[in-house]
Amino acid sequence: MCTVCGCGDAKVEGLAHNHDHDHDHDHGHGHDHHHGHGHGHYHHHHDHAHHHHGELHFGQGPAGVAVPGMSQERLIEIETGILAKNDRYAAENRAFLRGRGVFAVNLVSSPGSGKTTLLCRTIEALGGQPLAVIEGDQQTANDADRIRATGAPAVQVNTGKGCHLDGHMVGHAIEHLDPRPESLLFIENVGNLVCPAGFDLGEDCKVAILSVTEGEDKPLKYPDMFTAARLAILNKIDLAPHCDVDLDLYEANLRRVNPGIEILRVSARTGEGMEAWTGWLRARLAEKIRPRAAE
Ligand SMILES: Nc1nc2c(ncn2[C@@H]2O[C@H](COP(=O)(O)OP(=O)(O)O)[C@@H](O)[C@H]2O)c(=O)[nH]1
Ligand SMILES: [Mg+2]
Repeated sequence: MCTVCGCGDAKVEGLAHNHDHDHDHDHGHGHDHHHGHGHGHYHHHHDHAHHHHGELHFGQGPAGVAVPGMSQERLIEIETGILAKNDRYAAENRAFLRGRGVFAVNLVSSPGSGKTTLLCRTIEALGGQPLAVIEGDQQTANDADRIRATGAPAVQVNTGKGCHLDGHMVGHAIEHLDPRPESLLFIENVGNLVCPAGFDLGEDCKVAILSVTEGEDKPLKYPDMFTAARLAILNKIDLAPHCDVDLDLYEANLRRVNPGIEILRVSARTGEGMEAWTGWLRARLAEKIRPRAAE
């Protein structure tokens, strides 16, 4: 969980009221960060770390994280406040998307696993299916530009120092995109296998992209992300023969942290596995709009 990040300067492309975001956003977040962090950080680690066979573990208190100078109780209070506020925005987003029959996917992964490439290929493969894309990165509008080049509407959110999208940023982006009824909404989160796991955006599900070059042990090292995901896409399988990887071991490790996870092997480059992925998306959208049709 991300108690120690400073996401106070997010910008939603094309919106004039960016500055409001800072005020309405979690003040405690950036603020407390600066108190607990900074000088003295490294000197105090021994107070908080738990030693096991030469390993240092900083996440074993009730807060699941150690910040020098801050009690576990205070950390829990801060995190609870941040998440409660986020959850209110996420609930608003979810209600809005339900009303429109929009199926929203939160794409999470480390940087470079192929989220944007996969999205561009997915948009092409889905043909005329109405959809929209929210792109999250710390800086640049590169990815939104790549999406718009396919003809799909996209809005870029720059999180500045922030390490994840939150419910508030996504709410503004949804407002801006005004997604069509019975459409798909893709949210490409900031490349980061840690913090985005804890932040609900109001999406229907998280989809984790893991590329074969990252190493089979990544689900075990970053279990929160793969536990939070409904589907894992094992991308870049075209590279598997060149990098001495064991695709079955990737899958076994994903299932060790999340026995219910669905897994698809894909290459965004060659298009292998794309039909299974677009089929999965169409099935989820159909499930989402079925209750509307019955009304
Ligand atoms: N070989 C191969 N390269 C890929 C594949 N998918 C993405 N890439 C490459 O991986 C790099 C990072 O991709 P990008 O879509 O920007 O990743 P993102 O940071 O997760 O959005 C780019 O050079 C892509 O061309 C794939 O399936 N196979
Ligand atoms: Mg990208």
